[in-house]
Amino acid sequence: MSSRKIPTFCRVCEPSCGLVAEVEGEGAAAQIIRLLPDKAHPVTQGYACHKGIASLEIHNDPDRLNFPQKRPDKNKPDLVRLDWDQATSEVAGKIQAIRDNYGPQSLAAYIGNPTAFNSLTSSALSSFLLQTGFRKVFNSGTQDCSNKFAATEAVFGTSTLHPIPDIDNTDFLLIFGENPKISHMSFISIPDPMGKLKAAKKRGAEIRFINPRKIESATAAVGDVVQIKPDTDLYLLAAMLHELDQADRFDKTAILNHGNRVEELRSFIEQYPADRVAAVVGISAADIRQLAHAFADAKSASVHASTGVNMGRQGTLSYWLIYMLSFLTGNLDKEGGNIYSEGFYPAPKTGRTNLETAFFETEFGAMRAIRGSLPANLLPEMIQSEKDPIKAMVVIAGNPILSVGGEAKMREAFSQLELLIVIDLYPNATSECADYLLPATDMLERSDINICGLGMQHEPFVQYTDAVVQPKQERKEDWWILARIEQALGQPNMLDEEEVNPHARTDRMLQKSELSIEKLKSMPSQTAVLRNLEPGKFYSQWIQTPEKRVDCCPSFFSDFLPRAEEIFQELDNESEGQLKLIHLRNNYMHNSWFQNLEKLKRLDHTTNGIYLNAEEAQKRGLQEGVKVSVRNAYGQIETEVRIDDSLRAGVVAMTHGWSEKKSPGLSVTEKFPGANVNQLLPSGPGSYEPLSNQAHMTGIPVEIELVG
Ligand SMILES: Nc1nc2c(c(=O)[nH]1)N[C@H]1C(S)=C(S)[C@@H](COP(=O)(O)OP(=O)(O)OC[C@H]3O[C@@H](n4cnc5c(=O)[nH]c(N)nc54)[C@H](O)[C@@H]3O)O[C@H]1N2
Ligand SMILES: Nc1nc2c(c(=O)[nH]1)N[C@H]1C(S)=C(S)[C@@H](COP(=O)(O)OP(=O)(O)OC[C@H]3O[C@@H](n4cnc5c(=O)[nH]c(N)nc54)[C@H](O)[C@@H]3O)O[C@H]1N2
Ligand code: SF4
Ligand SMILES: [Mo]
Repeated sequence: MSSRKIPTFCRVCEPSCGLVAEVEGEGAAAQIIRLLPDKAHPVTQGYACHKGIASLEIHNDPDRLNFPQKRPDKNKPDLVRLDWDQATSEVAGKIQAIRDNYGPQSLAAYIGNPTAFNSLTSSALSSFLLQTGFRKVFNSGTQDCSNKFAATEAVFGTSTLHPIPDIDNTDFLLIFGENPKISHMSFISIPDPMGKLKAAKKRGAEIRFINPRKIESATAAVGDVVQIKPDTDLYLLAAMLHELDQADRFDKTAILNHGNRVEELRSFIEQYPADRVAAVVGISAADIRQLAHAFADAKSASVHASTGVNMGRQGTLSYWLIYMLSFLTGNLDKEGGNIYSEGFYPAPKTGRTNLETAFFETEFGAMRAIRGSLPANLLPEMIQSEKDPIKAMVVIAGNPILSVGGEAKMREAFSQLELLIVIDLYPNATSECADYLLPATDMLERSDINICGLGMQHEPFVQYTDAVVQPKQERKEDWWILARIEQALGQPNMLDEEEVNPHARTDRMLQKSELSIEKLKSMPSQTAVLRNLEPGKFYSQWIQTPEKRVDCCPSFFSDFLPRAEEIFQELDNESEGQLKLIHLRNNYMHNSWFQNLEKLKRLDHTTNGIYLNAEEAQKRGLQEGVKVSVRNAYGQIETEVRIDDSLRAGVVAMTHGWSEKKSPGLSVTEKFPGANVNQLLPSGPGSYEPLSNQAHMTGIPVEIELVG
């Protein structure tokens, strides 16, 4: 049989690497026989990782959800097959009954990470949630990056303005809490990040990582790690800034032309001179000073931070100081510094927020929503509230039972819901509590554009893809499922429009750069390259604060600054030898959703162990492979020891997304159980940063002991 090659792109993580699918057969009989990197792609140029390629196995996985199902008895695992008409009318009827009975505040949704890589779902979701009256919305952003939204809103006046390092031109690049080789970076969309970093180093740039671990990215061809203690980045940044201020190295022109409230910033950072913070951050005062001056000395310097910073207790304040380092050294909006990447649609205006009315009173105290999301760490409490309980939930492309802290509490709360609808590729851990399981299409079965990197692309491009093949069995696109439920609820919806065009909104956005989906279809790899990553417009066009100036110490932060000192003292008084748990991504897992791929259960990765260095292991009489119990105030798990000298003293690490529970329907996952590290994470009030709702997930105190 002859085959044909169809260009598409990966929607697993941010680079959106171009792929080519080799397809045999026609129409409903078409089959993908191979998935390969797209060598002809004008930007990604044949780069793709094995996870993107392995998404073909997800497409073909016999354990996928293939038709709508319901669980007639909540306490039993048995599922009954429905057709889409039955499923959507039953779901709509139940949503309506719960809304009539308890009011719209009883309806909640949890939106998972893969929706960020699905351009059609976001507009369908806003219509669905608004029209149906969902009052409580949660998303995976509060385990991931919500601190970044909170910080840029306050400092630059909009949640959608994240100037990225100009890697191709920078002389110095400082990367906090990120491991490009494994995770391919976040909040900068860059294919082959290691290739780009190596090229920068080769032309003379200096690159440093700030990380508790000597990460895989830190090779001689790229740069070194400064090994920081977890959850202390804020104090390192404050000390660096303080050092530069003391040495009179702030850029006075930048401040004069573009800065507000620098004195207020000074009174915060002056509390944290290098000598005071050295023991807490685990880096000598001399090294802190050297780092600060190296940054300021460079002809151009750039900075980036990722989940290692986000997941500490003070991600918003840390991200604020990250941008202060860039701004106050005159590196913001400068070639080789941090610049905004416009892409096919200028987004900064869309993220403007009125911070004066951000907080509202709730039974859990003052709270805010961050880009629409409440803290996922409060989900169990909000379901079990006596005053105002959540009764029905829709979970779309998410797995909160494994991805949020406190699995046991979450399971118990989810099992008390009157209605749980899960829309997913797989019968995931969360769907074990679901009343309805609705099968979604995977990325090879749906059309799309690469929306996730908008405003953060290292080389801006926009690509269109058709569905490579028709959906298998009865899988449906997420937008269609939501619209079909809306239809059953009698609401206006996309399916009832005269001309059904789910891409209408995308086409309107594309007009901004004189493009359209039709135009993209005629371009090589269906891709337009934008070539508009350039400095010069930050202060005149992109910044959205009322005075169009950088707010160097947002008054919005005032109430939260004293907490920084309390946490500092707590860290300072911590007992010697306290172990701290951090996260550890690897090539064998992607959050929780690559867990059913047998191909990835190799080497050390047939389960997820706990990693610590040889000295820490020896102190506790532990050897490679022994069974240990890991516990803390929040929970307890059993796992195996892995000796790993890349970790600094006092730090242990585990990969998330694994579960030791039986996972009905996931045959590979069942064969290779692990431990859900999130049972050791705090949840509930006090477990997230109130400024951003970001969950506290790194630098968690734990104890380890041998089992038996
Ligand atoms: N293989 C793989 N790739 C992925 C994913 C995956 O699960 N697996 N997930 C995707 C997703 S959703 C995201 S958001 C991105 C995330 O991309 P990254 O942010 O690059 O994620 P990690 O590789 O976990 O790197 C975070 C680093 O922070 C370090 N760290 C931990 N605590 C601290 C701290 O307190 N301070 C500092 N300075 N560093 C700290 C850790 O040692 C780790 O090296 O990756 C994406 N890519
Ligand atoms: N301990 C610890 N916990 C973490 C992290 C960590 O580093 N350490 N990282 C956090 C981060 S960065 C993130 S982003 C969150 C992720 O949190 P979540 O988004 O809640 O969880 P995922 O594991 O990504 O689950 C995604 C689900 O979406 C499904 N899916 C994939 N594609 C589609 C699709 O197109 N449509 C539909 N309907 N479903 C789809 C998958 O099958 C999977 O069940 O987890 C966080 N949890
Ligand atoms: S780096 Fe990310 S986007 Fe690229 S192929 Fe791998 S998983 Fe897909
Ligand atoms: Mo994430």
